[in-house]
Amino acid sequence: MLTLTRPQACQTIGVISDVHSNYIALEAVLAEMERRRIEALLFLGDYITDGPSPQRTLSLLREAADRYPSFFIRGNREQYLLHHAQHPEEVWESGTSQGALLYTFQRLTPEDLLWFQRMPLCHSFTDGIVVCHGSPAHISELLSVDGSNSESNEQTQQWIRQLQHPLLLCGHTHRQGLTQNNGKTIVGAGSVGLPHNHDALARAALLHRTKDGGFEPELLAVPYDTEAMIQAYHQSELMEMSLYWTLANCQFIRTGHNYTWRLIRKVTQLASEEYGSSIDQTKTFPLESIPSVFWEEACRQIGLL
Ligand SMILES: [Mn+2]
Repeated sequence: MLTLTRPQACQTIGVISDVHSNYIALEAVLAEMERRRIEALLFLGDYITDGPSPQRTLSLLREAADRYPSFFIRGNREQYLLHHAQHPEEVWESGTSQGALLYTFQRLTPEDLLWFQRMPLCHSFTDGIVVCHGSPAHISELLSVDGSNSESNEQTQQWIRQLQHPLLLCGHTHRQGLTQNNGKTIVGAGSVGLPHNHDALARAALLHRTKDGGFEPELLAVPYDTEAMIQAYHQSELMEMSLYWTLANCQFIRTGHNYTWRLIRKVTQLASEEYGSSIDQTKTFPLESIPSVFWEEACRQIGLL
């Protein structure tokens, strides 16, 4: 693999985030980037989980890194998988979203985990590009890259003010967009595999070197065969290991609307109505412990069944 050390030596750089095992979208994005004559690649994390055949995605990433100098940041999904490898006593069950994590974990090699382990959480290149998954401080912080997340708008503006470098590249939100202030820019590359941009196009970004030595971002939207990908989901063991989560992700791919969040909100609402307690992913009644009848009913109510 070739490691990118000097982005400033490149005229055009591809930026890829949140593939989530959507290898058909990844192939289309890499082909478009080749056509646009990229010279290097920056990868911002969440390469796998949720979709089928993680090894197909990891092979494409390794092939790309053999062709172009590349830099890989760890995403929260890789983080979950590493944590699971270190804490086998925390059992993942088939059924809900954990089933999709378990499916992926069972298909990884020790070399894959070592690769994830070596990926930094954040990196600042000497020429002023900072790369991270969520934010430079936290792997799962959601920045409001297109202004659509009112909860994190103020925090995002604070990040811009604090930024010591002209350009911050991030993923995780699955939204594509950019925010600029006072000569500094945050670019949300968007998601290749589960883009939340209200259409069926894969999202990524290019950086073009400018005459003054900086980089000008360009947001990419790339068509690909979404139905072939949905068929691959349906033909995989994900349908047995994580049925409701998988149905939500297929609708996410088809529409560009975040059906996994819709499913989580609905199942949480239904279970709270039944048990009268506040249910979330971290507290005493975790999402994963909600019985499957609620997941099934939630899927029905949001139109997935
Ligand atoms: Mn993420």
